[in-house]
Amino acid sequence: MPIDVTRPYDDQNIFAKILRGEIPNRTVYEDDHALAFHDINPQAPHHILVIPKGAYVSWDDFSAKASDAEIAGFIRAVGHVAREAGMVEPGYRLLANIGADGGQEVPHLHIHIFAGKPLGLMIA
Ligand code: IU
Repeated sequence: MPIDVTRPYDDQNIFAKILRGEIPNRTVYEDDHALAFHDINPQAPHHILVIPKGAYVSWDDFSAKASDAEIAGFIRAVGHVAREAGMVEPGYRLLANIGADGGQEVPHLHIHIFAGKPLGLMIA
């Protein structure tokens, strides 16, 4: 179910549990600001999710409330993951779903990284 991003952060959401180590994940990368792991239901040959460590529902509250260090660290982590995975030359796609119309289902900000085949046009 798409979510209402204006609701307060729910610390029982699945990605909060992953960050606390309560639920296993296939970690690709971790640093002070971000955790990257394989999506459980990949939509491309390579489908990685990158999430900030802070409690942010979506890109909306992250971009408004996170510190400059958190924002810079998170964005650098996304780029690092793609470079380390060898995605730069063939190319890749970043995607963030935000709120109900955006189709966001998990209420903790996540950036999707898709790669591994020509991805074609964005579906709107
Ligand atoms: P969305 O942008 O909120 O729609 O994407 C949520 C993603 O989280 C989606 O691609 C799911 O396959 C993925 N996911 C996951 O990797 N592990 C989980 O336990 C759950 C969802 I729930």
